[in-house]
Amino acid sequence: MPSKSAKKQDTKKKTTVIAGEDLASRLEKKIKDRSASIAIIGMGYVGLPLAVEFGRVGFKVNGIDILEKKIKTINAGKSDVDDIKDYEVKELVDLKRLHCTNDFSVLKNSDVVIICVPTPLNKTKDPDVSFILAAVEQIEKYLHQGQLVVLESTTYPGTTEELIRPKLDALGLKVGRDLFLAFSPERVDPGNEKYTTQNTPKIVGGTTPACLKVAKAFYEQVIVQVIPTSSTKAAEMVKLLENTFRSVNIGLVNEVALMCDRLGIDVWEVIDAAATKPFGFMPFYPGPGLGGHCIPIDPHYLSWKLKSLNYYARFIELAGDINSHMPEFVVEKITKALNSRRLSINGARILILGVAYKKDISDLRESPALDVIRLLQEKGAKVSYCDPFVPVIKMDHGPDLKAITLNEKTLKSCDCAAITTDHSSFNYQWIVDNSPIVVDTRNATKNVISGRKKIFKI
Ligand code: SAJ
Repeated sequence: MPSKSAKKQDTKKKTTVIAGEDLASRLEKKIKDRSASIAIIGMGYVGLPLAVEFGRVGFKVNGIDILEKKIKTINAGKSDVDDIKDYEVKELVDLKRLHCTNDFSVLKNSDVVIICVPTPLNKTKDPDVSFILAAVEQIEKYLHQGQLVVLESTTYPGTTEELIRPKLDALGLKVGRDLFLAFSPERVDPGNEKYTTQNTPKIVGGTTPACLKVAKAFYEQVIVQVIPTSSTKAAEMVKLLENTFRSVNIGLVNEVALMCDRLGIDVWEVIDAAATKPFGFMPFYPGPGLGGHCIPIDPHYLSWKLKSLNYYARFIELAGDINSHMPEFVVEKITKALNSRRLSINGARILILGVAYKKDISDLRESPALDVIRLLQEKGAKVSYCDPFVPVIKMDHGPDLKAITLNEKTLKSCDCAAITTDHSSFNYQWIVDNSPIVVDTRNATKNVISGRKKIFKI
């Protein structure tokens, strides 16, 4: 098919548009010979690893971020993301394949733009897509023909099609012909050394078949397996199913823990025994609540969208309710443990062991340990904490809490030590031997010989 080309003056954007069917193949060629220039908006735990992967295979990557400190760190050849080492950034910066800036005008010369900005919930637990909108507003300023725009931020089904596409179409450039638009969910698991950006299969949905083809070719340059979906909506839903699956199953197992507590059954024994079933079962474990930037947040993007379609996502809401009440259950357990020594929670010296939202990382976002600390303080307890990954906690109310050193003295001088994050570096036998009372919310003491000392487990 001879490539058509026609010039038309776009009154809205004063841009000469060369509509041509070969724009996709031209971009695909630049992708395959690595001459395509990439811009990644949002250089966090998703954006920076992506930049490193593409820089490593020869692409020139401009990282765009609003945080001056982050920009300086990356351009100095250092990483501020746990999973990326300084040397990985330095070698790309030295090769001039990675540069970070807050100047969106680099988009003028970018062939591929990836949006990796946060999608939190606002105070009323509704999706906050303001970061996506802010990024798209900048993209609109520098949009040009032949560009591929990919949204990676987790969001509700329809965001790419209903929120982004109309903005780009309105500029006179036709999505699927003059430029390309796709959605590809991030699957970064912080701290996971086995599954990295490169070897975790990547879902990609295109606005049109041409968009899918180009986006798939793009990710195939660095990711071992790229899985296409029939639409951007399907790709958005895949991510939400993945994380809703976890939040609902964690909610289920937390409710099982509440039931076992009332039945006087050890929930950990029950789960371990059920996990011997070689098919049809997948173990999840109770805990002090649901932390992190994904699992507690993402499912509410789905339930919010469905509410607008007059559907109430009961499982999501129920799991959210159970998970968010687990910190209260932990405080009840601590109260019961103190009572066993005729101690009141008011005035008790409680030592919290581990505050990150999950073990062996430093991330505090949505950490249930913070809720446990707040609830204990509200009841008059004197709370201190130890966490080798978290030197200080900026509390919403009251003074910052600084981590104290974990030693025999700090253990012996508290009334109760509560394990809320089961970091591998803790010595749990030593903790039990030296603490007057231990509350364990993670079954971290499963291999400990406690002798006559009772360990209070959830
Ligand atoms: N949690 C439990 N019980 C469980 C599993 C987790 O209480 O059985 C708690 C954790 O302590 C944490 C929260 O849930 O507070 C979330 O834990 P997570 O293991 O789901 O870890 P995240 O939030 O880092 O989730 C990420 C997700 N990755 C992406 O979204 C790309 C998730 O999809 C991964 O499955 C998860 O890592 C993982 O498997 O580690």
